[in-house]
Amino acid sequence: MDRSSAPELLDIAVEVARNAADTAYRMRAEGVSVTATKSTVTDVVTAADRAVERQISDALRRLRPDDAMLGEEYGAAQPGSDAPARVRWIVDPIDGTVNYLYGLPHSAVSIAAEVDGEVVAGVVRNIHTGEEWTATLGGGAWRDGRQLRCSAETDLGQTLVITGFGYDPARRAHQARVVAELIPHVRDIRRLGAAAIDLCLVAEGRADAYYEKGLAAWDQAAGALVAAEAGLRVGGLGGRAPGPDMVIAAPPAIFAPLHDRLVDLDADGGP
Ligand code: LIP
Repeated sequence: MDRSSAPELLDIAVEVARNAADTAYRMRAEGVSVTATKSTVTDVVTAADRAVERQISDALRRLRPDDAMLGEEYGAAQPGSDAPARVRWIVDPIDGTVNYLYGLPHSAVSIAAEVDGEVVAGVVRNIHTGEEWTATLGGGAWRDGRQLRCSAETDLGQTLVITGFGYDPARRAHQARVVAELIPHVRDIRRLGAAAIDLCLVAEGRADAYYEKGLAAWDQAAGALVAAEAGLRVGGLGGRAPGPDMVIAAPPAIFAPLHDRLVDLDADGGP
């Protein structure tokens, strides 16, 4: 019997994410420090990022040995068996690592399940607050048992926008120019520092829209499903799928005006 249904995969993702968030919370309380850097000196890794990802991959390997996995810290892992995996888990052990390092309560465990290349289930759990957002494809988006509906905003000028910046100084300069040009045309901008949670906040209308260039699959896979299942249009620029070039999540009436502004501002350009 095929046990790869979205609700079954979500149950596993939630169980694994809760245990992982507990570990991350405990390690934060014990004190964390930078153990390595990645793309730049500000793109940091803590011992918790690695320990939590190992915990998640061990649990998924035990529960679902035939599945593949893609994690931020250890990359792609193929299933134990030779058969091509239908299911792939996309994992960010601690999204918002800089927030986590500084003790800002805005970082999360993010786990998405993809079946035949399509994300069908996802969970984002705030490590500090315990807020938990979940979604299944066609099954809606939920936080702590409440079904989520996004903002119904129709005026870009009244739109509260969340965005983010990469780790490369030249890219940050380009992204800052885009924000400087965009900010007169929206209600205001928020920079919170964890794409997975940011996408879930717009899913429940705690802000109206989100956009960011430079996200990896693990930053956005689960949060983008939560956003889409809450009624947001989620996409890239020029009809492309959401990806490293650009992720936009906005109410249907806001997507096009925000998209067009970002195109005019060359938001997916620069380094
Ligand atoms: C972070 C994203 C955030 C982005 C940061 C970074 P990380 O992911 O969640 O939205 O602005 O540059 O990419 O590095 O904490 O997993």
